[in-house]
Amino acid sequence: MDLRLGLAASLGALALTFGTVQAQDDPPAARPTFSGSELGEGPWDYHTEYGPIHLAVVARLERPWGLAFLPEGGILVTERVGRLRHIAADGTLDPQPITGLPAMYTFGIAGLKGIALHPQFATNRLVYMAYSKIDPDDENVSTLAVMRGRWDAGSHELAEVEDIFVADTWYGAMPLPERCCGQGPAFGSYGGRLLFDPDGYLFVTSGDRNYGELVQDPASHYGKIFRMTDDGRVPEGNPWVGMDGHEPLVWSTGHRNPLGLAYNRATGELWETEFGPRGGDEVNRILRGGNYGWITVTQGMHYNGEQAEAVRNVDGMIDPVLVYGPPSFNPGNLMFYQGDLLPGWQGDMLLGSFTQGLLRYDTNQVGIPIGEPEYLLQDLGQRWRDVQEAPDGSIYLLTDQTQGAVLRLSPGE
Ligand SMILES: [Ca+2]
Repeated sequence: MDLRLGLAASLGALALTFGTVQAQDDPPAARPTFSGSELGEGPWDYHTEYGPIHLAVVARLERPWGLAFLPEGGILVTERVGRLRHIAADGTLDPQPITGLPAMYTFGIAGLKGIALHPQFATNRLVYMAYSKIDPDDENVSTLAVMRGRWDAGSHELAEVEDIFVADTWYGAMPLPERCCGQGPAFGSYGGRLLFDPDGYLFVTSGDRNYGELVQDPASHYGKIFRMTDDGRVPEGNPWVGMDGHEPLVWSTGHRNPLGLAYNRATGELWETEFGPRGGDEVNRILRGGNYGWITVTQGMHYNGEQAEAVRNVDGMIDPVLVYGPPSFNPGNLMFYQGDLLPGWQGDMLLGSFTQGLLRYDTNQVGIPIGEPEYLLQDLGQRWRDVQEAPDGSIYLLTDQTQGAVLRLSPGE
């Protein structure tokens, strides 16, 4: 633990020497929108600590947010602006988006978010996506929802689309309630990353909607990670099932804006990244029933400059494994590499950032990142939103920018 706190502190110091660019997901005054640098044609070759790597553009998309690998090869990609796209195994982007998605709220950073394929996708073709759902009676009001639909190869329309989960985080009606700490607008902090674990349960991250006062309410959906069956029901083994005043879908609580979620197959553990307030971006190891502190505990500062109630070491609350900033680090997704294509990276944690490139950490036997990270792809100035290992052991990356891209990272020569 001391090692980790020390590491967090040294990372904080290190962060001061890196990018001063700040980015999204928060009040414009606190984190001015950073559109990122324009990505060149590529490809790019780099020398890294474990040898040469090669990076190439697969396709150009508008604000790509999440991707899923298809068993027949190729990928499905969400664009935050509300489109689902197909890229074939040979890398060809279908110019025609897949339609049939529900109406969604796409103001600010709202919109189409994470994507996951059903564990039996090869036979049932079920696609899951998180999105910002609009209240039909008030266009200012939205919440996080998870849709499911069937997609057949070659089709340009999702079939049998339905919401399997709609969070109770309906929020945005004017006038907004009075909130503490200089919290941002109602069109932020949805979470929306999806993941099926090896037991076939669906994990869904839900943000605090910039209304952090509601997160520590165990009955609310604000600032939670949920664990549910493939049709949105409460599975066996959730920590608060049958307890009065507790939402039974909740797996962990105390999150601010959890935008990254990864399963480490080597250790059987779930990991998460979240946007904290100023200087409080976090990487967390997610335990069943864990409380990760927000809005009571954070190592960052509130946006109005106030200190949080507590910084660390609070009974009943779990401190992050890694903390970043200031300046804002702005974490994208994370992953643990298990492939054979880049043997030097076996077991390593990769973490996207909007301001500091792609970070690679060595991990110890229990999967905890150790030592200083290796900073990769920093020179490209991109907002690295998603990072996923492909079935062939290469790594796919998404840049969350208006002129965004899908990129493939593989060994160089
Ligand atoms: Ca926390």
